[in-house]
Amino acid sequence: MIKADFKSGFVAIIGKPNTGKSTLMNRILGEKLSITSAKPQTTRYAVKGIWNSPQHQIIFIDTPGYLKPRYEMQEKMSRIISDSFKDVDLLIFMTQIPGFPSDYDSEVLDMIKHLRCPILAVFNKVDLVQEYDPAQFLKHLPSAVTESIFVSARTGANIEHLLERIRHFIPYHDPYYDEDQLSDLPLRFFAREVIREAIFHQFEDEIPYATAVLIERFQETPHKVVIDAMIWIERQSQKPIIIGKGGANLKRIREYSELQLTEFMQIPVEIHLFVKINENWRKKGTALKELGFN
Ligand SMILES: Nc1nc2c(ncn2[C@@H]2O[C@H](COP(=O)(O)OP(=O)(O)OP(=O)(O)O)[C@@H](O)[C@H]2O)c(=O)[nH]1
Ligand SMILES: [Mg+2]
Repeated sequence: MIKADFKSGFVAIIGKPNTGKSTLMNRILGEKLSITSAKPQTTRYAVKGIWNSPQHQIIFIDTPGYLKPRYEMQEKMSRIISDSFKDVDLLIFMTQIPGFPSDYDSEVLDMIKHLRCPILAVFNKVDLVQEYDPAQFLKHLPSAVTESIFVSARTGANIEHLLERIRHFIPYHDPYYDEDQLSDLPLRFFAREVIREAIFHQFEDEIPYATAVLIERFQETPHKVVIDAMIWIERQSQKPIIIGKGGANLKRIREYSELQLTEFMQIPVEIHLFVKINENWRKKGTALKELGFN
């Protein structure tokens, strides 16, 4: 039975890479749904996370923060962002206190100022500053921004208040998804993402950006899940780096991913990793299609 005063709606989180969009969504959901790292451009797909309460169902869309479209992949990522905020009930413009307003912030604000949905500006990483004057930040916001909130996605500071404001802006509507559903994405999506996260944490420079992960087998048995994953790299020279001495790096990626997924799925997970060179996959339409960028 649907209650008459039930609220449900879509909230997209957009903003500069590395400002903490995925960390915020995970914090609100209390689950590590979207991968995060200290490097920009960690998120590549729009990841939906569903927050349920007896009175609400709020669907968050965590989007990739993209840099200049140097590659075809980045163009596709930017399309995901604009698609994500077309039909939302609330837009969260995410930024961080250090460095605000960056050119990137100004560009995003310029892009969204004509939207009709309410816009919440979220200033993240308050934990990094001793004190600040909100007026110095707010004066850079266009009038389209409905409200602003200062938070720390890392420590949880002011997140309850943010959630209260989000609930306020969500319209009265029946739930869109089952209430025990956490995401609209299949488990194999999370398997791929966790392996990507392991790579982001373990390697510097170009490697995280030059790799892609494909799940080739996802087999659920009563007592465990077995996953075969293919890691694409762009060049021969990247192969010894990703594999490591005697396979040490690959082993670390595997162990990290098995641990994370076992916790997430509540069942033992066994992963087999394979490495393949797919030259310049970031520029190839067919390769991107295989990765799910349409
Ligand atoms: N100090 C501090 N660090 C934070 C906070 N929120 C996120 N971070 C860190 O900022 C980095 C980037 O966080 P992500 O959540 O991956 O950022 P993102 O905006 O999703 O980045 P992209 O997916 O690349 O667009 C990570 O190292 C986080 O741990 C915060 O409130 N305080
Ligand atoms: Mg992210």
